[in-house]
Amino acid sequence: MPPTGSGDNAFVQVMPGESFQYDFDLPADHPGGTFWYHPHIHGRAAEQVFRGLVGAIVVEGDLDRVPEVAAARERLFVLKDGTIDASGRVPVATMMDFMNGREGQLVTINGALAPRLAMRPGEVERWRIVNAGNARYYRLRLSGHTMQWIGSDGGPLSTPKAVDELLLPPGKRAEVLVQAGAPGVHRLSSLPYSRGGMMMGGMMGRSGSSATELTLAELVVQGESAAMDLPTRLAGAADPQFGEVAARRELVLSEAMGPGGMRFMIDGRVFGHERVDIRVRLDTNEEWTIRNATDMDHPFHLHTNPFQVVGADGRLAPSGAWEDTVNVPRGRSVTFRVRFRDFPGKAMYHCHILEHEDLGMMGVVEVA
Ligand SMILES: [Cu+2]
Repeated sequence: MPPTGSGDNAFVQVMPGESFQYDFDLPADHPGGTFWYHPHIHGRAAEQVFRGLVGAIVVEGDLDRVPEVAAARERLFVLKDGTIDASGRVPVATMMDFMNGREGQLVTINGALAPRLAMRPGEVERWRIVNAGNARYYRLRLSGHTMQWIGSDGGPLSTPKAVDELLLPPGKRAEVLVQAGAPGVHRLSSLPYSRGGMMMGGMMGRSGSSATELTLAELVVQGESAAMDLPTRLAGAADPQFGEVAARRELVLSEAMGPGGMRFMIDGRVFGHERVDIRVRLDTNEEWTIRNATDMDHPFHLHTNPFQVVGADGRLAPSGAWEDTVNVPRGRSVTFRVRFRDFPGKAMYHCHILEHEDLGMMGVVEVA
């Protein structure tokens, strides 16, 4: 998607009472997958998303034509947490909410609390999952089942990967196939995950995804058995033979207490709307290492071009997944390769904990 004009242009501001029409042609080689949209206005994104201004986008593609995938019933799960007080209002975010990233007290799937789903034994379903929250991490598990991971946020995998759990930081998406097992009631839950953060009174925040296992949905397996198959091959692009890397960069995530409160930074500075932080040549490959020098995890998101994570040895991560959002654990680094294809213009990269983005953890890359 072009980051300019009326495409994925995060510089557009739609002022109160105004309207703006997003109008774009999806490129023919755009991968199919599960995407989403939300406001990006610097300084107010966290509040607007927390209040619910989000939606999912499904892009159909090659994966939809894999016979076993096409045969599966499709469900879309938008994971969204929020808080509503006794009078039905959304409370104003506190300073701690801004420091740690705000987690809501209610955790919903498509707006419902712990809904019940039904499947037949042996039946295969395709679940598209979006973490549309501000800051909550999900460590997804389906009790009694192994999930087949088939798609990441940048498109389908080349082969399904059997996984017992999936970590979805804010902004991230995943697609899985689920084959229902033995009759009974199973739980789709989020396991405890410690993403670090500032301590106050011995507790991180009030709702902390680190605290307890949370039931997101109940899966009731019942009825006559279904004979359905899982695929062995998918539609994901193979390793694209990246070729020469034109530039290697290190981006450092940091935080500091400033005169106006907490500041979250990339390369020692907070976001500047008018500033270009990184200049890249169109149609070149780069390797970026994101180093997290803070005491909490940050999900790093790059607009426009998806990337592939590589290991310390420079080799592609085993899944080969294309991603646009990757968790960078506290005190550690993540390296990825990205090809800046097709689209000149200015795009953003930022922490997808939206409070951190609002407090400055964002930068601008210009491709020319
Ligand atoms: Cu962050």
